[in-house]
Amino acid sequence: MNEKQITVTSPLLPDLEEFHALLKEIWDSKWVTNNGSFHKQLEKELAEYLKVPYISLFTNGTLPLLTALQALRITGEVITTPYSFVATTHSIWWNGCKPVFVDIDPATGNMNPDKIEAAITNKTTAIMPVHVYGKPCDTKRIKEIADKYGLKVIYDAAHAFGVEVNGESVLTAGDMSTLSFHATKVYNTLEGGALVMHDAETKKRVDYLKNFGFAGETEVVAPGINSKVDEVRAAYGILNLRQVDAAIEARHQVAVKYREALRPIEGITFMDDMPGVKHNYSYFPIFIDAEKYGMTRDELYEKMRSHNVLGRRYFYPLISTFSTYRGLESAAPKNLPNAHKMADSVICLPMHHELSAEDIHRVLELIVK
Ligand code: T4K
Repeated sequence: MNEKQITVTSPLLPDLEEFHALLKEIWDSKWVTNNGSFHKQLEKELAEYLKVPYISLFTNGTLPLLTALQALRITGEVITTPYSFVATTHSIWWNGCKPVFVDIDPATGNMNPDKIEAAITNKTTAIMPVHVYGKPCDTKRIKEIADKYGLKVIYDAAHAFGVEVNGESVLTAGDMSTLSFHATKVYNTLEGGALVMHDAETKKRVDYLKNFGFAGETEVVAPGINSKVDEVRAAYGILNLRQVDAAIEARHQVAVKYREALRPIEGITFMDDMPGVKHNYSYFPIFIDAEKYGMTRDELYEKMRSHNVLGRRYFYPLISTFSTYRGLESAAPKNLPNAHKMADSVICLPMHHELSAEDIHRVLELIVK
């Protein structure tokens, strides 16, 4: 096998010369971290780009989850989805809270709002849904339930950079939303992330929390952590923000080609665009019905691998099956039938801004027999 590897994603990288010019500025200033000028600039530009009132940069997409739970003083039980990356549930566990899993809606992969109320107990204080693959959750229904029971809502929006519903950012839903700017994401700062909030007071508190709780040179107001972003990654982020729209459009064109070729294939399904939603095409999951397709998900996955096409089974295995969580009552497979079905049938196809027509053809030719 000597075919070039086609990976599930490939990082959006800034122009090296432009990056070098910004590095020179950092070198000259000798101010390399702790809320430097590129950090401030990136926060401002991101708030504008994302149409959110306040945003705080973080050093990855996991720490904003941990910090949001701290900032909102969440305790007891948190209702969440098993169909996500492990960081979602780990953040609940690391805060000493108990995750309570509810099943997903098979149409979107997101938490099914119809299942939330039955999972609420007198210990429930929050809901942590995920906009899986960047598909927006039913934020209206979730808000109604949260308001009825006085619960906080923290959205893990790691996949939802730039996603809008009827012209409004999906990141403004809930009490807070978190983002990941990891290299594998639509928009990246190598490692990185952010927390989105509604008011200046909360941003102030979050900014203290991400800087050890310091509110001044000698005053510590909370048991904070270190999640600061350095100037090198902030500069990189400023440059990447200028080209992210073009990257999203390139991804869109890949999705158009995949959908066109896969629609007639029996036993393969995928998600279409949702009405009124501006998507970011962060992932392209397909779902295999082994009986109809004549091959299991894992057989197709291995076949692709053997041709150097590296799709990924995001999100298999389900979080609820990992040893830390499988003993929880809510982790019982009978409680999560749709999540199990999706995890057992998914392959995320290669999806990024640099896929060539030839790459797309190679991926499709393995699926369209
Ligand atoms: N919440 C949700 C819903 C998330 O999906 C994530 C992260 C988080 C929270 C936490 O955010 P972070 O703390 O990570 O910022 C990846 C990412 O590491 C992870 O960020 C992401 N979700 C998760 C879904 O996927 P892996 O283990 O699949 O990545 P890896 O290293 O196998 O890379 C996949 C492919 O990407 C490679 O085959 C090639 C390409 N790649 C990767 C890297 C790292 C590159 O071309 N260059 C690179 O530098 O986890």
